[in-house]
Amino acid sequence: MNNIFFISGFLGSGKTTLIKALVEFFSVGKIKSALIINEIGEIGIDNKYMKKLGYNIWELFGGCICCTLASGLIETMEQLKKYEPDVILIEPSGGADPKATLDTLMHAGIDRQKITNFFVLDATRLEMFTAVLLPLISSSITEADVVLINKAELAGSDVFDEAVKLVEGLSSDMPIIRTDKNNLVNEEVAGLIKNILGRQVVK
Ligand SMILES: Nc1nc2c(ncn2[C@@H]2O[C@H](COP(=O)(O)OP(=O)(O)O)[C@@H](O)[C@H]2O)c(=O)[nH]1
Ligand SMILES: [Mg+2]
Repeated sequence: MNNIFFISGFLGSGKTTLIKALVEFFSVGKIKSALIINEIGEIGIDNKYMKKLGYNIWELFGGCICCTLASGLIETMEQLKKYEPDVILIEPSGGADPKATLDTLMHAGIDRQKITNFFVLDATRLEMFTAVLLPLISSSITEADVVLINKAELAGSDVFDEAVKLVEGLSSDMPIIRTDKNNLVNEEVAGLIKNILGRQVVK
């Protein structure tokens, strides 16, 4: 079965930016990927650009894949089987509950072991997240397999340390990777992907 990279995180945290970087990384390594994007009025991926790179994108509109579009997500996963991608990248909407979406995938018979949940944490908005989104951030981080502390180049080292503390406080042995816009698929991210895919990926 394909590997699923589930890219969770709040609106504006850098999920789409990461997906674009991953797609380019995969294209260099000749790894076939497909994207499922669930946008609710969010800034989308440039379809033409992605198609030029040879990618197919499935977009699910008009609801959230964690609830109203759950069956749409499963149907799309079925359709993707014909295309036989090595990796399926899923970007849920920024408001989606990652746990509910992962449960949907598991109910559809997808092995949790095949899913890697990357939670993208925007280091520049920690205060707001902890003030108003604490329940969602804690359930999101608990469900994650790895947390990328993103926009690190904009956050001072104090804020970055606070982000690490927040993550460790919620999940003590969570792998944490520092990322920034200029180096999203950095050595650590590339190493993780290599481990997951179990073969050499060319950087
Ligand atoms: N400075 C900086 N900006 C970033 C970084 N990652 C994403 N962005 C910007 O943050 C904004 C939201 O990113 P996007 O990928 O659309 O977030 P999404 O809503 O989670 O998909 C865009 O303007 C990105 O260019 C980063 O590491 N550093
Ligand atoms: Mg997005």
